[in-house]
Amino acid sequence: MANDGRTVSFSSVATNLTASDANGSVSDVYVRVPADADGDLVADDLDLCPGTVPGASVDANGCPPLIPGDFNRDGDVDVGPGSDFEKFVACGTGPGVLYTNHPPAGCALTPDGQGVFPADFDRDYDVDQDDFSTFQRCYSGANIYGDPSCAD
Ligand SMILES: [Ca+2]
Ligand SMILES: [Ca+2]
Ligand SMILES: [Ca+2]
Ligand SMILES: [Ca+2]
Repeated sequence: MANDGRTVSFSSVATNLTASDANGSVSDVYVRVPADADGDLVADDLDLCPGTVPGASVDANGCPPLIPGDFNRDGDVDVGPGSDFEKFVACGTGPGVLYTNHPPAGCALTPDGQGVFPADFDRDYDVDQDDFSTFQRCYSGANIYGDPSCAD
């Protein structure tokens, strides 16, 4: 904008820019549209779940509903580098091998209040074929919104 002698200031909520003259009367308002990289209508600086897949419903924090198998909370259950499947495999133990006794070294998932890893869908303290079959059922594919009730 041109330097035309007016004072430019951010409003208290720092979303709008106004131009006012020496008497303080506002002559222009510039609306600053906050950046929203994943397009879920929650601004980047408020979005606790960046990279949400298109079409996902999100809460006020920009997070989709909890989908079993969506370990990175982006709204899909997918395979590939850095994906949900990699996180699942890293937490695998095998049937009857309890991760409470043998914590898988590469597992980056956080256990819940009962010490159950989110990859342990049947909550029997191992991550095995039974859990994998649930993962398969919940698989949606990259950038495809998953089904929150897929494990029911
Ligand atoms: Ca967003
Ligand atoms: Ca988001
Ligand atoms: Ca995901
Ligand atoms: Ca299990």
